[in-house]
Amino acid sequence: MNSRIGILGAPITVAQPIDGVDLGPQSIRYAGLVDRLADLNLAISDYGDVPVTNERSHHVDPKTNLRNLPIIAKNNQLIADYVYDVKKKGDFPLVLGGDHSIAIGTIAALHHFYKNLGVIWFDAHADLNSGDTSPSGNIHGMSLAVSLGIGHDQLTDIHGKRAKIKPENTVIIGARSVDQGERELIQDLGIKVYTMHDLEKYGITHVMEDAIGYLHERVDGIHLSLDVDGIDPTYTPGTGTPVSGGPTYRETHLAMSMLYDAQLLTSMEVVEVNPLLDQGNKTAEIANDMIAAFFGEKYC
Ligand code: EXY
Ligand code: MN
Ligand code: MN
Ligand code: MN
Repeated sequence: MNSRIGILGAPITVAQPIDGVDLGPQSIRYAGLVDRLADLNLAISDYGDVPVTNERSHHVDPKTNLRNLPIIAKNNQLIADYVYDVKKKGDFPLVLGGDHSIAIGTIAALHHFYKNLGVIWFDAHADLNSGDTSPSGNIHGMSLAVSLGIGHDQLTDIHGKRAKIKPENTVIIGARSVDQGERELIQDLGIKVYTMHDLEKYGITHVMEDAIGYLHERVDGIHLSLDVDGIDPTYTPGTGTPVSGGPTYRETHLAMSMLYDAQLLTSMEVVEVNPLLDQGNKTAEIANDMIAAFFGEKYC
């Protein structure tokens, strides 16, 4: 794995309705991120935060069924520009959200560097809605669809027209809250989804081996998009859309360690940490544990 890590904060909050997720990057930093990664003999550059703006409206445009589209498009254009620069420098991008809409910008930037970028979407949700299917109009529930080229062109056409990744290079892990329109898209596109049922039935070790083996044959780089609501809310209460019945701390930690051991990952983002909903700074601290495991920290 590349030992030069470039950290960027991406504090978008307006793609979901609850204030505070813009404080995610700072809460993760305050939990000790840079020192922790430096202890792993990694060279860390913290480039600060992308200067996004978060003027919020709670209005859903009736024509598009989207909330705050123009500002989210503008913010993700900026995120894409900044992530592109970090990657171009030769750093391993580590992007800290912000709500999950930031993946639109991150993946748009990364797609320039690979013929077949793989994505592991670790999340309670599939984030495969569009204005046509969304029950909420919240764009953080649409970012994976946008990266696949589905959605409003102001979002899909950032850093290039339509799809940035292919459905067969996309894996979702931890899904347990999937809307009807998302289910249909999963079937139509043949996206590989490991639901909580699969995790229960086969165990996290098997699921991760299967997911890594599946992607290994197809891709030339892998981005991990880690939504902290993917983890069971017992461990990550500081997040806006918690869903019970997720992977435990131990299962998630093992998943991150297995990704490190596979030595195939080329970028990471961690999203949806909201310290205003947290118990102390617990969620950011657990996010740090997972990031450290992903970058090779061992128990002994
Ligand atoms: N599927 C629901 C929606 O589209 O509104 C909930 C989405 C939550 C998205 C979170 C961040 O992963
Ligand atoms: Mn998500
Ligand atoms: Mn989620
Ligand atoms: Mn392109």
